[in-house]
Amino acid sequence: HQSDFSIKKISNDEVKRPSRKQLGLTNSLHIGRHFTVDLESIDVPFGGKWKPSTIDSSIISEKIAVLVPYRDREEHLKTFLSYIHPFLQRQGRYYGIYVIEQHGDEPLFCKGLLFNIGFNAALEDDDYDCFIFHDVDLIPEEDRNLYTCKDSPRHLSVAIDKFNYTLPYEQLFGGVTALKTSHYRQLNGYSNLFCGWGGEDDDMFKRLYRHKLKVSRPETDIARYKMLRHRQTPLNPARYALLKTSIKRASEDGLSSLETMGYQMTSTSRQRFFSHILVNIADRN
Ligand code: BGN
Repeated sequence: HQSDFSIKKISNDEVKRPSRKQLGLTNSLHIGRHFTVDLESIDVPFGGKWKPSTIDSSIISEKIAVLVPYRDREEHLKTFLSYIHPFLQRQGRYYGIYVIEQHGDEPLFCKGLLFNIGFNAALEDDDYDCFIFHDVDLIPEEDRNLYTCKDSPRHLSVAIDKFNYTLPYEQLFGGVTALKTSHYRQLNGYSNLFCGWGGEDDDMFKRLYRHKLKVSRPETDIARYKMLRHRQTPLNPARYALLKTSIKRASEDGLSSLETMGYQMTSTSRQRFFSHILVNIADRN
């Protein structure tokens, strides 16, 4: 299943953006005292898709897409990529990394919308069975934390250093999650309406509840993550109000309403360590 992922170019918005260096070709990375990884040593084909060389494609049981919504955090992205590739390769996964980058006039970061766009774009690229929804600032610490989909949706970032390696609340479904393609469709994806920090994951939890899909989690001593430091991003002022209507909106707000959302796919391309989906989101106000 091949696609022309690198060819689509819809608008000229890219000229308005500040020019960026090719990501991650030379840097050595440091997070905390114990971690140092050299991106140059990462062995992955251009475009960030990889499969175990010993495996015949026809017998691969699960294809995994890792979706990473992104804006303006180049250092984090480099660090993330330098860890995630070796991590997934040690686990012997067939995988592709998709970075969905927001630009345009919308001041707030619309994570759910980016996830939905990334989901469709990745499926145009390959027939993925399993999606990992991944914050760029979370680095898995344990190889035993398997990036795979099971019969129930999984919440993988159970124990984050920032929260002293404990789960802040039982309904938390943010950070890193794994859902089968069929489940994500059934849930109508994420809400497109959450822009700014907070709430889109709580809204997703309500969707799971609505479909009686139980969340499963790996053990706390396995599902450990380091969170990269950053300033608090602007909050979503509408999150409390939106969360009151989660169930009511669920069937109309998500994958099914993407076309009405007023965004543009600026480009899709292969970069050195990932496939890149650049999305222009216009200011909603
Ligand atoms: C919650 C956020 C989540 C976030 C977790 C962990 C909201 C909605 C209003 C209650 N939820 O408070 O989105 O993942 O914290 O940081 O802000």
